[in-house]
Amino acid sequence: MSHPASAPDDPYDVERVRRDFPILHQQVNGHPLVYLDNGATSQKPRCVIDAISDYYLRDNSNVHRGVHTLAARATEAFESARTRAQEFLRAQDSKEIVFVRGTSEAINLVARGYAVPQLKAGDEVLITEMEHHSNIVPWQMICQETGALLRVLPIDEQGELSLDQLDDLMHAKTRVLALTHVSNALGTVNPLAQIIRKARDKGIVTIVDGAQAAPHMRIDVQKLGCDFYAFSGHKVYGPTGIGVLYGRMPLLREMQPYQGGGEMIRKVSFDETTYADPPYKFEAGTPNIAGAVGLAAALDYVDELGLERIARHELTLLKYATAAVEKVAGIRIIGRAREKAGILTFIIDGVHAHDVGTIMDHQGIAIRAGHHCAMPVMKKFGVAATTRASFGLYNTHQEVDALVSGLHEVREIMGT
Ligand code: 7TS
Repeated sequence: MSHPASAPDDPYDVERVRRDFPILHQQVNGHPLVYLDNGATSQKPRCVIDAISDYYLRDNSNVHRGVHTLAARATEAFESARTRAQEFLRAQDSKEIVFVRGTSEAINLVARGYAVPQLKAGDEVLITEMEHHSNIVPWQMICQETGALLRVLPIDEQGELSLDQLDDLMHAKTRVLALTHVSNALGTVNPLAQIIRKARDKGIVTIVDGAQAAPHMRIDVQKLGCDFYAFSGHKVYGPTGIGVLYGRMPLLREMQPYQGGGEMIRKVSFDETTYADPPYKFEAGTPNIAGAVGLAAALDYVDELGLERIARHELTLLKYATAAVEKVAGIRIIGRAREKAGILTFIIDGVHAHDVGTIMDHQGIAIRAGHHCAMPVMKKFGVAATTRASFGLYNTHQEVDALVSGLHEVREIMGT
């Protein structure tokens, strides 16, 4: 594996970091690419690309089944990726790590496999108003099926959770609390430890959507005290199609699989099947082995660079960008939480977010325009869509400057 640009105690050298990402060094529409859509997916360092191609060039085989050398190597690579994910999340046991396609699949697995067998009509599932659709729709689906009720903790005008309403919404009927660590539409970082402690005291099972947290901050599931935690590989500089569900072992033992097939069984006959132990009973079929290998390389990369240093760099960018963007006339920033990760969302008076996105693209700047799969957040702030710049570990102050001059250009072109 190639090593990231600098050791944890060096000053953060973003230009060296950028050299690890081949895709960044290109022109788009005649301008240097400015990639500010990391909330959707992040770019991959060469060590991740190499790990995947080396796996296919040297070790490819199926896992857990063969006695031959390549099968042993593939199994070893896959299982050490599991251990790598365990270390990344500070989980107690690598068997608490289930490989899935991504955050969406992880939440669906918990909703189907854990919540459905527990829920009765009249029970309640609590989510928040800032959830991504991935942490709304699966709960809605199973509430319809079981007769449970979906309750929603509101957000305030700053884009923070209204914690004063939490006690009223957590009561004897509440079985599950599903909430995001970081909002993809607002950037808000939620005070998870405090919320989870309350839930645990009331015997409520907690699942955290960590899709927007894993790339930006150190996560320790044991300190957080959550029951489940999910994240996607592709947002943390790893490949698409691989993600992680962490679950506390006693709950994984109780949880039912929702896909049957090879790899997940202990014994099969036509009368009866007994399942393998966790995590294997949730991993039917041939898994995304190369994806897991790439994910492990990505976790090595961010850990070697240092998540604390990455967070510091991104927060400097966010502060710089917030100050510059709010000076542009006619812009309103949505999401003013006291604690935010590297996400800046805004609207420009009289200009549709999609027009902003298109004009920016003409200048080589990749940002996202739309509802960000968080329609309830849009509704709360009375807008149909917003523009979002989301920062990653390779973004620079010059790129923020490009974003701001792009916004001036938008206002000129649109005549606002
Ligand atoms: N949860 C949050 C908070 C997210 O931001 C996303 C993806 C997901 C869940 C779903 O992750 P997946 O890997 O299963 O798709 N968010 C975004 C976004 O903000 N723009 O594009 C995808």
